Amino acid sequence: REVPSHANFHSVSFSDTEHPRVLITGGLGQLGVGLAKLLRNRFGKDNVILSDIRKPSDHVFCSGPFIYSDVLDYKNLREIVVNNRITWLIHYSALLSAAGEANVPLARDVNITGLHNILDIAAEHSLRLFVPSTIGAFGPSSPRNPTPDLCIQRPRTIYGVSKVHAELIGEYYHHRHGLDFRCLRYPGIISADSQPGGGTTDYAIQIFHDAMKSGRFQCYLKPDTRLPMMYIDDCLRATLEIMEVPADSLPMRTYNISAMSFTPEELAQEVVKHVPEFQVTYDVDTVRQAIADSWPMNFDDSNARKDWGWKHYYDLPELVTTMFNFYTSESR
Ligand code: AKB
Repeated sequence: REVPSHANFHSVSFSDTEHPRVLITGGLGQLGVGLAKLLRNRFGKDNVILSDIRKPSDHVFCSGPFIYSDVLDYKNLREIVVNNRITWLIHYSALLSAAGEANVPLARDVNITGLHNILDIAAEHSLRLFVPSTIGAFGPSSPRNPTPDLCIQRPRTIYGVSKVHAELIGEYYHHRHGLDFRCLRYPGIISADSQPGGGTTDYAIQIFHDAMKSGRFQCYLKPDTRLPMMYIDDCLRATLEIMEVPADSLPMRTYNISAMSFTPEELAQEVVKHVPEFQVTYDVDTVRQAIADSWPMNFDDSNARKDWGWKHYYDLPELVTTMFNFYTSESR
């Protein structure tokens, strides 16, 4: 498929007074439902469509528009964009780091071929496109403490390779075709009411479930493995904020964002303040440990703070209190 040369990709297809019409792919993963809620509050329920290849729960289905969409099916995607007059596309479909290593062909299809479909459709229809990247887009030869926006990126996972590719091809389409591409590199995202799947940072969510359930947790990373992390509300707000920055005032198209950085041991110390009998044991998974050891320990997000005013609200104690408040209110 060719990107049509007649399209004026520099003009977005909605005016500032109109609400965007948003499509979220991979909408039933860890972030989609929360993002849809945030965007629906801002732009109206019917202007935000969640999509996935899975069947939504009744709760999700009733909370706003949901549609079947397979990012590997170009025609299906194009039909959805056209029929629903989509102007913003948030592309969340992807296999995460550990899941990607377990099924490289599928990760290649979803993370790379799926992205190509999305890029072509976004370019063809002058969409504003958001694709998340990750701390996983860096590798063992990147500076790890801190990791700046621009440095060596030689990741050793298919997930990381696909995300570096997404950053580069998205920026290429921006420079070559004027595609309004925006990308944030997310740290490990911690959420209470939605589950991650197949990530290396997932331990930092499981620890809360297990602390509440049994007071014990077996961690698959070593106690001193330091990784950048963020509470989901900060992540979703950052995503809305970068999408709302006027196109002309974004000096870069891919930004690191960060909030905190901790080790399993430091997280456990904070958990003990809420569950005094809490105990952690360590049984290291060599695959996920090797991934974590190649990732940033601290993320330098000074460009995001300077260029579009990014700031986080949740630090480690605030995050842990919020997570326990959620579980306590749920168990009542
Ligand atoms: C993962 O662990 O794979 C993700 C990520 C940091 O991108 N949560």
